[in-house]
Amino acid sequence: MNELVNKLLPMPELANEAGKDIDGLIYVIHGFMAVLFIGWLIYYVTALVKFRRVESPKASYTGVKNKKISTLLETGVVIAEVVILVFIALPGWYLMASGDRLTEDQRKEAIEVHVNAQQFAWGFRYAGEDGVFGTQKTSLVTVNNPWGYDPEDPRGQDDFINTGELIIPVDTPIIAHCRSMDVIHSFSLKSMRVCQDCIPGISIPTYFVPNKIGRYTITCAQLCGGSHYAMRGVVNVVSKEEFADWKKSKAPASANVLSEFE
Ligand SMILES: [Cu+2]
Repeated sequence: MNELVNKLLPMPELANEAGKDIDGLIYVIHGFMAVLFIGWLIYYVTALVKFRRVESPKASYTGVKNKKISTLLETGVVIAEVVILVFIALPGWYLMASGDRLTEDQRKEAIEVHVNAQQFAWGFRYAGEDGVFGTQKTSLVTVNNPWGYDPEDPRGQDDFINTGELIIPVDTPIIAHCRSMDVIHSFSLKSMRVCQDCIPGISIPTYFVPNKIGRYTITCAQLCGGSHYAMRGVVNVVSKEEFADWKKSKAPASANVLSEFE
């Protein structure tokens, strides 16, 4: 059965455990749509045949005579919608709004990254060895410091940046704080089934747990200007050891580079 579904609706390579749930939801929605499509098609053909001109040369202006059935149908639709709203939509919204499905242990283990989007490139800022980012203030924003990082903050001295490539360790929760400098972008990582808007002025966290070593594409999923199509980046999922070595190799001096795109 799974193989048939995969053939009918092939999905991009999956590299995030939780992505299975999203694929499942996509399959269910497509299933519902297929049922609706076939149902309406049958209704359409039936109506064409049953009410063809030869059979009913004169239009009836009185409409439905048996109001009982239509009232029953309408009540049914209202009940179904109330059930969807109260038992599916509201609990789903509550789950999302009460947020934070990471356990305390996962949170400790997680790696936090600032995803800085701007026309038309991706920049990634990592907290250094201390695991804490330097302060950011709107009042510090200048042409040379567009993200407003505080160069005086000692906690930020070991922060470092990587442009265009997000390097992360496998089997580790990643919390990506998405932000934008100019217009609305969208951090889209198909292989992780992650898509989060980057909105100027706010920082929105999204998280995922990569479970497969490899290189995957980042695209911008929000039309953001002339070179939107070229706004690409790479997610490089490496082993934990490789990540630790890479992090050590990053000179803390790069923290002094305030803008990813100088
Ligand atoms: Cu964009």
